[in-house]
Amino acid sequence: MKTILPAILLGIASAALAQNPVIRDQYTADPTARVFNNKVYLYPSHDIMPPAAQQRQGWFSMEDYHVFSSENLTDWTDHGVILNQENVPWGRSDGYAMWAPDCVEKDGKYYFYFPDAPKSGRGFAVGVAVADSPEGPFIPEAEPIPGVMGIDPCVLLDDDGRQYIYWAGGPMRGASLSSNMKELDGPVTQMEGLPEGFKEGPFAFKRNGLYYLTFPWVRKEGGTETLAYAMSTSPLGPWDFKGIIMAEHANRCWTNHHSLVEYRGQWYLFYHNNFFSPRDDKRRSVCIEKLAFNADGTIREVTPTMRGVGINKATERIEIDRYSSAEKAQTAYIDTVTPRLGACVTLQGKGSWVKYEGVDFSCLDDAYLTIGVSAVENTSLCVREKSAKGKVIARIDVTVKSENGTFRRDMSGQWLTLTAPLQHTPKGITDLVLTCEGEAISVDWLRFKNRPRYFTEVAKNASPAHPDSQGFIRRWRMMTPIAVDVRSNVVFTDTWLRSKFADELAKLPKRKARWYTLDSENYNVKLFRFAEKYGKQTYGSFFWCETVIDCPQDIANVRLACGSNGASMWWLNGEEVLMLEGDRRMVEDDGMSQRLTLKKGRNILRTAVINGPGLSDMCVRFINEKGQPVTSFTVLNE
Ligand code: FUB
Repeated sequence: MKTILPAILLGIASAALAQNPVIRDQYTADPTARVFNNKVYLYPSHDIMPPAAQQRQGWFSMEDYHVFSSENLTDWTDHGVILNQENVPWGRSDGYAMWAPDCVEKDGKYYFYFPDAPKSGRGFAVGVAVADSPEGPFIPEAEPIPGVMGIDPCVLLDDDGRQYIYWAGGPMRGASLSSNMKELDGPVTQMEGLPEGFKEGPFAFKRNGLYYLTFPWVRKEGGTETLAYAMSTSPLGPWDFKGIIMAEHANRCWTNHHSLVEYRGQWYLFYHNNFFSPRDDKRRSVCIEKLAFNADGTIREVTPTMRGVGINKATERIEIDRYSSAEKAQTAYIDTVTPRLGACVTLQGKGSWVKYEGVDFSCLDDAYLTIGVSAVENTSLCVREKSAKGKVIARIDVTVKSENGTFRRDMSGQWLTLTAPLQHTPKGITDLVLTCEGEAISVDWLRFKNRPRYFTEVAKNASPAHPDSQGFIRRWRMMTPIAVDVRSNVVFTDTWLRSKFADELAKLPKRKARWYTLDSENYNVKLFRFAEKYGKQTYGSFFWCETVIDCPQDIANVRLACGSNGASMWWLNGEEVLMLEGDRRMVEDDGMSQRLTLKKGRNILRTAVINGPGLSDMCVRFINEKGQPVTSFTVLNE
């Protein structure tokens, strides 16, 4: 079930750099963003579906506030509920009227301003709650701010130490706020110079000595809200109307509401739309775009995008339907009944493309591409760097018949996760472009995945290693495996193994095998991957590994506990201590030695592992008399 999204939600803006909407697990609206302690804090309204107890169904419904924070505008932390309607002494506990808030910091205290339905009287009052941290807990004052009846409070801290509060609900008004931040200390002033038409949601700030009053504004009869602004040389006006910051939402989401914030040298516009609730514009979601000023201080109009701001790591799930620009591409909800499943983009045939800006490839090592697609014809697409003609990073072929076992389309055109090797790995931050190379194809997401490394080579001067928290020894000196002619593991009797290992060990001095000192990323040392990494035979191999254990003192009465795939033999300080014979699967502590003593100083542990047609690995640790892993030694790099 697909619904084509309106054009303005499709993100066809070229200069867009977190994907919109930025909060996805709940509805958020009326975003006030503030920078505290070098992080961006987001104080939005929290839209919910009206509970049965709410008189006016289908209307706004808000019972509490959450605060979110982010350092990169991509990853947002929800710090939870900071204020609930039940905790406001003067507010109705069933008002569901906790509309647009603001929060400012003054002298180390955080003042949170919020509208609510008062217990007595009609309409809205505005209250303040105080905290020692931007994340709360916020303690509401006993009474609302006298003289401020309305909605959408906003506070401006001027650089002369004074502060002003603005609010809506009727004409837009403002007043000087006392230094205790909790009451007015000047007359209520109606904002002069603003255009005709419905206005609300004031957000005031000062930049380069000029005051800005920005506000949602309905510019034409029967219209919906734009975001507009006016400028002044004084904090309470009169104002000089300047124009639009953002035009009406294309899908007629009636409200918009915003804030502007400068963070790390860049200005951002926070606003909302109803992407996750397309048929109900009272359930909204916060989005972010970059914003710029002209030399004369006026604001450049902002085009809403789905790409939003922030950089994505190539190893994150990149929702490509949140593209920055496109040619012959169409975005649609994956399922209109469940908008939170998000959208997909259909590339409508050869020549069509989508560009996704700002992907950081520096996290890639040995990577491959995974991509979620749906196609009903044989087709191909390329993931390229920078432009539609850019270098191919990976090519994805969707075929009816699998040629190499990697790609196969589902006959009904369902969603498929395909993988492809990388032909080229970009460096640093760059833009991704998906180009359609055949019939139409829909794409939901893509992600680059680093292949597990399994091993890290240990530098000669590396410090000693420790067993892991479960006592498994992960540092080993390993000889490149020797191919053996074993087609079945049924031969792995103790007699056969002793004889075979004795043979192989006798030949060792003459072999030109290479040795590697490696740290295993896993508790089980994946010998198969070791063989693969160094280009040796992976099945039918004999592995020889040793490690040096350094003990601060004698550790008596321990047992060597091992598992291996397939059979293995173990020696401690030259003495055979354990054999795991037969066609083994690797199981922790599969076999245990007799009681042993690890002597003070160096102890050499050796193992030989042999496997025929299977994935070889082994794990080993020492267990004490209480059955606990022994971790009180180090593993030397020799
Ligand atoms: O969120 C409820 C109201 O919708 C706000 O207070 C207005 O600004 C509008 O966004």
